[in-house]
Amino acid sequence: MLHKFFPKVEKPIAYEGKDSKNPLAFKYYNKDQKVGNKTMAEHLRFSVAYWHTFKGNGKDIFGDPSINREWDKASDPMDRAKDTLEAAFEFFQKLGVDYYCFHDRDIAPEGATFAESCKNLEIIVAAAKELQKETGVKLLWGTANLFGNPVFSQGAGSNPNAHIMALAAAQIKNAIDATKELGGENYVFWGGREGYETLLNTDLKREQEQMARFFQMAVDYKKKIGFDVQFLIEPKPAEPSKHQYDFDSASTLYFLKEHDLYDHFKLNIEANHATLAGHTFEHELSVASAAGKLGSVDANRGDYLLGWDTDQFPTNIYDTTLAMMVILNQNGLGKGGLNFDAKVRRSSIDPMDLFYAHIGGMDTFARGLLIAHEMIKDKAISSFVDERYKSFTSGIGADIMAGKVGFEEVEKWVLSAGNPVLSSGRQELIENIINQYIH
Ligand code: XUL
Ligand code: CO
Repeated sequence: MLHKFFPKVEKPIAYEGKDSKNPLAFKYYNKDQKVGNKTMAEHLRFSVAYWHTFKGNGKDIFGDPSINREWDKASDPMDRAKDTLEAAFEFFQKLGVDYYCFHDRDIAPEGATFAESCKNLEIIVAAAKELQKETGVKLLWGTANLFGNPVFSQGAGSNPNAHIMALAAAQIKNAIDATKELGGENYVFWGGREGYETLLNTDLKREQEQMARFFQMAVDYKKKIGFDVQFLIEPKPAEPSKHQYDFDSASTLYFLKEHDLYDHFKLNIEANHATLAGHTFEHELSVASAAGKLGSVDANRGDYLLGWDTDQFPTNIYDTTLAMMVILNQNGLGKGGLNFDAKVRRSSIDPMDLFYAHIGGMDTFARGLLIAHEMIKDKAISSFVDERYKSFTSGIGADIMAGKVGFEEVEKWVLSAGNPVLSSGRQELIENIINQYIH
């Protein structure tokens, strides 16, 4: 096991059970424990986000970096990238996660030219491949950073300048190649700057057609290179753009249908993006899942009092329970996983905080998994849902849904049926039952 950048963690974090007082132990996440027919690790497929965990330096719009990492000290950017890679794999092993995710520019520095950036990426990918082989850690997804470089200030795929759109496409091609080289299971598109700042200078229809072409080129390329990767779009309503085209699950699914791309993409749902869109996490997961399009999850949380993407680690058991209900009810995430797109706070400057943060997030989801599994097994909620729609399983309800009757037949039936009998929605009782399972 690598042992250099996190000297205070001498052995991998172990499961010690809920009564443990050891801050460096899992209280609920027990990797190999079976829950139903899968182990916890198989259900949860945890992943560490390279950008926040290893590149995050506490910088915000009001303040300079507050966090200095040992692996970020070398003067040469490529040496820094190599040290960071070593720190990352040491962390994955010590934490005991099987997956990680990156943007191209997280793992390798941008060069003076596009060609130099590609070369840097290739070198780091080769080193990452070695470390993956050595440790068994795998790539959940790769993506391209098409929002940091000022060249993308007016968008990447939706940029009004064709040269910049082409540059973005070329960068994605290289990021897909990198993902393939590392055996990545998914590739994510998050269009932070694919949107507008003002409609006064924007041809909204054209920009969305450009985005559709951009995605189509990616679909064509993956087919051409024979890469069986799952493409995921990650919706977010805004930030950094005023309005992002992939606003939420519903608008993204509509966009895909409208542009004949529906079969080629699933969604990567992020909790904090859901709340920014004015939805709950559970809502976004449910909309995606109902369409058969819930592919993966960026596990984090926002702050209900702040209107931006705070990307905090998940700590709310109620939220993770409802999330795991959706995930279990669709039989898991398939190739997807739970990626902690979350960062420690600006004041959490100690590398040990990275362990505490991830341990907390993993335990919170493990508890959610255990509770959701019990509730599903007992039909604690689904029995109420089934009962609520029972009138559609036979008689006029079944006839309506089967297309056997239209307005006239229905009118005749209504005239003979008397007044409808109302039944309770039982919301409070269901809420009580959920709390009982949680406690
Ligand atoms: C930004 C965000 C991204 C994506 C990947 O809000 O969530 O980090 O997950 O580009
Ligand atoms: Co994200």
